Amino acid sequence: MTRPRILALADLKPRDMADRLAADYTLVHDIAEAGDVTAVVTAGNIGLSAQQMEAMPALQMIAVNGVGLDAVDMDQAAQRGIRVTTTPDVLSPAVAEMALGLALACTRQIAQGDRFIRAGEWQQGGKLPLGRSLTEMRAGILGYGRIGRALAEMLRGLGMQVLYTARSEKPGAPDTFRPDALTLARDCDALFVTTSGGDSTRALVDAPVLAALGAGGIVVNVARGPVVQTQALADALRDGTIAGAGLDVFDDEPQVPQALLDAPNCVLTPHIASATEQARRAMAQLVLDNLAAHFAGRPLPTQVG
Ligand code: 8YV
Repeated sequence: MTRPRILALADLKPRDMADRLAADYTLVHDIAEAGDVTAVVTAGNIGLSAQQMEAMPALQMIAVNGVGLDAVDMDQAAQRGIRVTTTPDVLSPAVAEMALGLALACTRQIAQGDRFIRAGEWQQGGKLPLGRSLTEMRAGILGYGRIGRALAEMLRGLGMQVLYTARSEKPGAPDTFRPDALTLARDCDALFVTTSGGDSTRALVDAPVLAALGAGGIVVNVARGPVVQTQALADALRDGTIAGAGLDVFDDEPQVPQALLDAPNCVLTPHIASATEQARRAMAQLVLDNLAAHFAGRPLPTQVG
């Protein structure tokens, strides 16, 4: 049997998982050489556009090494009967943990304290202002999917009161429902953004939502940059409309707007919420399992839809 040719737009991690992919398939890395590939491996933040799909007439399957589908043209894939898989659940604990870490870094000034020491300010008798206890804040989860619910469980475990917004109230959910971002922000102090990206969630967190969150509030975004309106956030951080932010995602990665770089009350990380050894290995395993199932004619373990 000839080895399937696959376009790899994303690297599997750790290294041995990338080696396994290369052992089973002939990999191409350049779209210009991908005219005859039957599958694509891509990342959540890389996706696959309609134009790229058009250049691959034999494409049968897109394996996303992640959960975000906002960068995949799903209409085009559906029209052509191209199967799409993601890596759900296995990354949720890592992403939830990162959201918690960003919130703590923000409220307890961990990144600020680090900069303070390195700049020699402590040694010169300087003092940081008081922080705030995260566990005494009310958490609001915007997007109560797999990641949002994993985070809610973690925060409940810390004794926090948790509210959430989703498209509809989830019967039996242990957390308190709010119908929209505005009422959620009004009633919480730490707003965690865990929704999917794309047009339906663009700018869900805007100036009125930030104003409703208020001067003691923080925003943590581990979803997609465009869910939070960047200019409104930068203004709110500068003017003290909110207390701080923790951001792992941005509009135009790897670019980060100067206004956010200039905000001392904003903790920035380079889209690494799922980047743990454990999560990335389990994600890569799912990518390999989905590809193997596809080429063996078996049902796909984590097909979307
Ligand atoms: C990853 C993500 O950065 O799951 C997603 O949609 O954005 C992230 O987990 C990426 O997909 C890694 O390949």
